[in-house]
Amino acid sequence: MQTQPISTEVHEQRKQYYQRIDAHNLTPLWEVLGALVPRSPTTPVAPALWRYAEIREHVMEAGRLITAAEAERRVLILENPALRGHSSITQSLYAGLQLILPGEVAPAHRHTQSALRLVLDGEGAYTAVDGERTTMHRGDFIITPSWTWHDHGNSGGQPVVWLDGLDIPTVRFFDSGFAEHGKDASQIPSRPEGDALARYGSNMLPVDFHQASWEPTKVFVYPFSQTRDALAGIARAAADPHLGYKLRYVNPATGASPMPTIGAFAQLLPAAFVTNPYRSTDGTVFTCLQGEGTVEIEGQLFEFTENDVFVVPSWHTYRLRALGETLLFSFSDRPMQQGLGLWREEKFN
Ligand code: GTQ
Repeated sequence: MQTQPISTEVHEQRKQYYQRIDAHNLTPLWEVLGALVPRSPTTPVAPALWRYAEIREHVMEAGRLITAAEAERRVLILENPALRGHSSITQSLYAGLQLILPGEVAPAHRHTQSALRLVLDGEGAYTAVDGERTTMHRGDFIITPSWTWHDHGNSGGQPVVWLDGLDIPTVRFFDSGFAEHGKDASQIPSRPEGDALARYGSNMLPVDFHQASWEPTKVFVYPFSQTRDALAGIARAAADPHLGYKLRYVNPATGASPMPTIGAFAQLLPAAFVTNPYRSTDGTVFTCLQGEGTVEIEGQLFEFTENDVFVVPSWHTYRLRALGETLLFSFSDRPMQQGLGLWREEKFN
């Protein structure tokens, strides 16, 4: 854009013109073009980190103030500090920490928003998805695709906390949100536990089963034990300088992301490994499942340890440093951006 000096007279004429057209809900493009069509992404999202050790007690206090049934979902939303009031951790994604106490039930509902859970703290809870329960173990990655019935419960003896990731801001953007409550608080299981994983997640599929690439997977739990084994298995070969050892979760029937709106990843960094600087257009939420380290995001340094959550905004260059052997889970809107032909990455040396 070229900016020529203009006389005060022209400036005044334009100002009055803008005021006249304003009454008709008209705005001159040339005043906003640079912001509308930036040369590279200019996100309002800020880099941020939530230290689990600092917020755990606040999460537990919610358990003394409101029941899961009353809250429907007892969650503290992780709001990006630059997007307070928007229930967003990035422009397109939502994250929260959900607490369920022994004996409680978070009642069945379904909605067009897609959700993922990453179990962080405690044992003995379950999530039921479309008639099948799965017991939640730390590090398990569980999904409830769009419009699937889901309820949560805790039949164990410990409070259980997991990270929720949803596409709430995306569905809000499209104004395509629908939701309904189940007629019963808990779904009556119609299939034994482990059925979906055996049927769709064992390198085999039912003989007549076919899916389009946009359909979510029927595998709704990716056990941490499998993820850990896969990462340990590839860690015998050389590491990628930008990623360490990083795999993406997939719908095993199609190779696409488990759900069309959210991509999820697991990443192993050997002790003392430092990634080369990297950026991509998908603002990404990370949580540390094992180990500790630092992330440097455009010059800002954050230290993380187990269960901490941090967010790297779109097109922000970052570099991860592991102290001990470190395992990170992450999620982003990458599959949406790739589907729309928008996704870009850049690797620096
Ligand atoms: O568990 O269904 O964090 O509907 C936000 C909205 C969790 C859920 C959230 C939800 C859920």
